Amino acid sequence: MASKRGALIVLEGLDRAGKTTQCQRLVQALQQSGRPAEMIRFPDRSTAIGQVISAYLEKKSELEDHTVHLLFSANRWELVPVMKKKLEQGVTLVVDRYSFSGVAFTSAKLGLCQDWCMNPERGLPKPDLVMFLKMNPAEAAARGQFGTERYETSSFQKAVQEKFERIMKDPSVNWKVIDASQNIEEVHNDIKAHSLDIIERTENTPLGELWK
Ligand code: NYM
Repeated sequence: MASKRGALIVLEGLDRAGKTTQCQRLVQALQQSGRPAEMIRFPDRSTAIGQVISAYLEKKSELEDHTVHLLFSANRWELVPVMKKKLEQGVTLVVDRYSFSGVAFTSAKLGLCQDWCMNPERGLPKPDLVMFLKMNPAEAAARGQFGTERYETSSFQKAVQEKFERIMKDPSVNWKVIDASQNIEEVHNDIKAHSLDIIERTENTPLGELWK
């Protein structure tokens, strides 16, 4: 019998929704229960493409809007061989942002349509589960000041939130909305329950292709 594959689990949400903390907590909990798991994040700023993206986000460089969108996408594609190998080896991947951030952030800019933004993402490994950490912008604001990177303003975040709401209507993706205004432990428990369920349900199924 073929060995069981790992699940591809993505956490999405606005800046400061707690994604990174929750990804780390989930990986830790899975590992402690004897399930191999690793965290990856996008953008992966360690690659050559990731460094170009990072300089753009830090406002150290300017890039044309379509161009930077394609770089974010290329930054996912360059990791696909590693991701597939790990999943095949039975490692569950917990991913901090994926194509959905890509589409939501770029299409929140004027003049870039959702369909154009989705095109370069088509065919990427399809997440088995995408959890959206939902928090209203006022609660996010109460968590403190925004950082200084590009996109970190309340008006832009509001536009991104509206884009996410549209993207989440897509029935081809397994979305779960998590109430991120609960405390860290409660959010973790919700995320863990959904993750354990999907790991069990997908271990003998083939990995899908996103938006194809
Ligand atoms: N971002 C992230 C995009 O605009 N497109 C993408 O494809 C991805 C993955 O980069 N504001 C944006 C969202 C965030 C920023 O921040 C990355 P962080 O703190 O590294 O998650």
